[in-house]
Amino acid sequence: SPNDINEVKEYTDANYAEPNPEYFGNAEGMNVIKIHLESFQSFLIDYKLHGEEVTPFLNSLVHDKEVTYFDNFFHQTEQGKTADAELLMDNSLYGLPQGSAFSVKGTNTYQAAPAILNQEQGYTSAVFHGDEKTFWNRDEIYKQFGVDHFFDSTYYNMENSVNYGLKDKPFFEESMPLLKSLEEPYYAHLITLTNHYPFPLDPEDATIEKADTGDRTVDNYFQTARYLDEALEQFFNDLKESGMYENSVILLYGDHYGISTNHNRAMEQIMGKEITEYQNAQMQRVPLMIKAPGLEGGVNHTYAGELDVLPTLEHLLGIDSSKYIQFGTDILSEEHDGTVGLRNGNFISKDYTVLGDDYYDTATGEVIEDEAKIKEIKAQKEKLAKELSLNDKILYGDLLRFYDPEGWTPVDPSNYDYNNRSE
Ligand code: GP9
Ligand code: MN
Repeated sequence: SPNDINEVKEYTDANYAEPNPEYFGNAEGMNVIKIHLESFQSFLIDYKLHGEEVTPFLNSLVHDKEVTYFDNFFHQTEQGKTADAELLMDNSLYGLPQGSAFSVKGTNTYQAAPAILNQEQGYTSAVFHGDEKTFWNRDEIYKQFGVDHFFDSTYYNMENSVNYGLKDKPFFEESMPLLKSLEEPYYAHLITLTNHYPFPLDPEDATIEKADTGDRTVDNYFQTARYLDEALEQFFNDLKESGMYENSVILLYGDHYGISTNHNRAMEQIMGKEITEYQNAQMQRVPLMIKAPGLEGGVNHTYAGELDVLPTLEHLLGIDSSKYIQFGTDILSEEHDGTVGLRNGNFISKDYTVLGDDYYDTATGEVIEDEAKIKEIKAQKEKLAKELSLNDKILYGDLLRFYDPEGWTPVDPSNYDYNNRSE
């Protein structure tokens, strides 16, 4: 009911983290380029296979302090996979416990990043993706998000495809002129695809040897990750050459794991340790990298999740996030909440890794037996359960219909139309 929205707003108000004045508004007016690294897990960063770096370009971004790399950043996705990551990052809402909100709640009202950036600061938004526009029901829900342009497969030469769609190298190449054509400032979201299960790659695109665990999925993963790394390097070079690099905030993020627990045996060889329940939870780290003015660069160890990206971005751009309903908190805030809630009610923080009734010390992996700590964990679990139930009230009840942030104009989906390029 409309009253439920008050309960939700009370909760997010209490959870709100004030922006850090050191960073607030640092990126005001800049273009934002958000790059989706398909199925990319953080263990790849600085990992060496056959004595060779798998992702030398991404590694160099971190080591040269070109970006700030959050090495304790976790994905929070469930069955909606890529779609959940998009929902989490653009709305600061969790996905659904089952199925994909993109598919089953695609006509709900949202107050998402594209519309917020547009209404607050006149941004134009665009999504770039070399796959059919109907996948994950994107062509419907993007209208509710207020995405101005959706460059889907019809905008690309799809002959250069492998697996789900266009290969990452031609994808970035062909995206450049489209990106240049956007009115500034823009919020551009580029969704890569080649590093996707089961990670097939044409032999001529492979520049590192496969791993040799004997598990084909795991062995292939390093080749497609390397291919993605090379595609990114080329894209960054193009941005620099065209003068677009300097005036852009760049966000890179991994959407979810690439290697499921079905491959634990092979992953034990890769990691050189047993993949226990605790260890599997630690492997759910995905990279978040941010290039923005005033960010130090290098490695930042703050614990955070995909939910936290939107308020962080808003504050960097100088947008007050407190009037919106968002469950995440600004990662750069002194008051940031470093408890990363997972969709199933588990959570990971600097101190605790809580998996059902099993509680571990995050740093050591040892089982927690201290009564005071157990009490603290139980309280945090309860808070998360409440948060998830409020989140689900929003999605199942389409509650943002009833919420009116100050100065907000509800997004009218009929204002958006994603034509094929040829039309
Ligand atoms: C499809 C792509 C893959 O367009 O985004 O989605 P996933 O299988 O990773 O959810
Ligand atoms: Mn994905």
